[in-house]
Amino acid sequence: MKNLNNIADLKPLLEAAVKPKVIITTHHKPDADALGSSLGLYNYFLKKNIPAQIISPTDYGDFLKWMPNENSVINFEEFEEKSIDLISDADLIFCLDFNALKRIHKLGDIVKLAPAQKVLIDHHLEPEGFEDFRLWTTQASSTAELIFWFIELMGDVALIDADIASCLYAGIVTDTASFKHPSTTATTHRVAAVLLEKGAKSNKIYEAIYDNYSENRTRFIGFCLSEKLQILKEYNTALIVVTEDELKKFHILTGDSEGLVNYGLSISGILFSVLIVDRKVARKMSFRSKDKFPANEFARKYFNGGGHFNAAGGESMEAIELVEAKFKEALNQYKNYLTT
Ligand SMILES: [Mn+2]
Repeated sequence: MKNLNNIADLKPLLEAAVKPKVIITTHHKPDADALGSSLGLYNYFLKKNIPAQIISPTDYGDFLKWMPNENSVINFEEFEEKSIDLISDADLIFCLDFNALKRIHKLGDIVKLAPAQKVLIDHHLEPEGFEDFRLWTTQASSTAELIFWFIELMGDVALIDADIASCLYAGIVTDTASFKHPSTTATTHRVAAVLLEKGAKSNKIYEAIYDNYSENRTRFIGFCLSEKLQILKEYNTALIVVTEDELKKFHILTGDSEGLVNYGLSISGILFSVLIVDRKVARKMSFRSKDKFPANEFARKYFNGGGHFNAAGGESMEAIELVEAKFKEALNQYKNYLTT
């Protein structure tokens, strides 16, 4: 039987005379929590003289490239062979901010088959359980907050410097939507306070993440809100469907549609906000909800997705018109969550 949250058992391994070779990986298209927790941990391992390497399953947005030592990250899609070699040679693989190996795409099978022991640090519901060591709870605001707990458990808070603190602070700020989501606890604020004391510059981090958009992205958001927003009054739901042509017209890149789904939820009376984007590989969907609407259950049931209770994602391989129609049909099944 697997021991839940047995992460403390890692301590002797990490403090042995012969240091383990560590790989850190995170979910595809890493966001600020995925990359911030990975780089926070990486920068901590640097201080501990533990050899580590971050392998990202894919690329990520430019707004994350300010993070200290970001340039050391390997993109699996770009360096597949090198990544496979590193993974097969590793002693420990840290899997951050995801709960199932399919979330790292092709890397999933490689990690699964690797002889290394796996460590899960995550806050998403229902981890599938591929790991040997686990630090998991949905009570944490972010994986970045869990990395802080991990460093604390290792007795190493004193080692946290401005580099580590900045990466972790970025993850906490974005996953809590600036300390707004209900996952924000007193502990989250205490952790954030320590990170500020250690040298994280809150204003600089906000600026780097939120005031760093391209002109195209800003015009694209304006276009979506003015021309594409549907209000499905009978379901208290906001919907935006973006076609491939529209993505092309505004030169929309990875990460540019990030945050768009939140605008729908900011409308008074709206309980559920959904974004469907016609990406090349699949129709990507984002779900945000207020209160008791289970966004993750909805995503899992109809769109091969999942996530948090109020913030989830999904996808479909069907044509965008079909996805929109299927969504509206599914909505009807959940009508009583949205109308009382
Ligand atoms: Mn997260």
